[in-house]
Amino acid sequence: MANETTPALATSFTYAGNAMEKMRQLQVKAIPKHYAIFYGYSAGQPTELVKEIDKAIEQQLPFTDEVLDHLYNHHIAETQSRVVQNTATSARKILTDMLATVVQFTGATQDVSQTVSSKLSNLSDTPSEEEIRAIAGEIVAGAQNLKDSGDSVAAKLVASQKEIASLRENLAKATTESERDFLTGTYNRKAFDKRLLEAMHDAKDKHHELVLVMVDVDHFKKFNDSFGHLIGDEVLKIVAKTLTDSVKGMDTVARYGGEEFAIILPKTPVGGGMIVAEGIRKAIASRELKRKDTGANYGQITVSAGVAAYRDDADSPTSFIKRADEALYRSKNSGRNRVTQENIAD
Ligand code: GH3
Ligand code: MG
Ligand code: MG
Repeated sequence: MANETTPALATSFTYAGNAMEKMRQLQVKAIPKHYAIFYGYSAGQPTELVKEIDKAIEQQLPFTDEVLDHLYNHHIAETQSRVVQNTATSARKILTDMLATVVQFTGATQDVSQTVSSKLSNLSDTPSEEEIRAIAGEIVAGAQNLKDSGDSVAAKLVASQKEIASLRENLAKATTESERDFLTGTYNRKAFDKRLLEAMHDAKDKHHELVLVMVDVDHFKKFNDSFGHLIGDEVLKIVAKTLTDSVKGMDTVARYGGEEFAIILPKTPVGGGMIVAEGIRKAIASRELKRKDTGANYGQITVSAGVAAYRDDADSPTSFIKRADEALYRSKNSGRNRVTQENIAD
């Protein structure tokens, strides 16, 4: 639906035609300024303009340049300036909002805020497009500067986050390394002591079963003597890998001493520990040790193991380890390549 300021196309032509016709009748020159007056007259607004023209026609007053200037300045230009003023008010509001947004989101914007605020208050009632654009540009530029510094702050934050991450990584790596045995990659003795204590506390607090298995390579001295220490080292790695592959995530495999390993099995009954140890024994004994590149055969190695269950009423790490060790000793004494459960009477 057409409104007063934007008439429908056909209506606008009617107004335009009537305006031209009126100008011809009144012998008014067809220049844009006059056309604006008579277009308004034909469209019926502003009403004051219509009234004044009607009165002049009635009184047969000539439409001189002065009269026309008066009509234009009084009724047309004023209306336009009101529109411009509305524009200025809107512009000021938009620019103020813009500034507020910049201040709100970018923080310390004293400079931009002050310069732009003073420009805004000095903004004329009828600001030109250039004036508005210049101030908007200044706000945007200020925001851009702040964004730039914001970006560098963000970049610094990202950089320091990366630094922290790599520090954390290094620390984690160092911690892991400090807990590991350099040859086999299993936990070292120090980490074993710590983890055993934790497992014992946990078992006691939560009434879980806990098993400790001690595993020792049989006649390893002889093996070293036959094939050399370096080959011996490789065999220790194979043994360690077999042990690690035989347990679950929460279990701990540690190198307890030279060719002796300890396995902590939380939440495991002694029977379960025996099964794990027996599995390890079999896996190692059934393996033929061969050198990959030369095909040299080193024969077999075997391990002996001792299995003990945690006794939460009386156990200390020493007593717990001692029972597992004694069971291992019995495996050795009764022929090696076997698994022995602790003596319940001990
Ligand atoms: P047993 O069956 O009674 O355990 O006999 P064993 O020879 O294995 O036991 P013993 O305690 O007499 O000797 C342990 C040997 O393990 C001595 C050493 O040559 C070897 N050994 C200990 N640590 C390492 C190591 O890091 N690398 C190598 N290659 N050998 C090691
Ligand atoms: Mg040994
Ligand atoms: Mg030994």
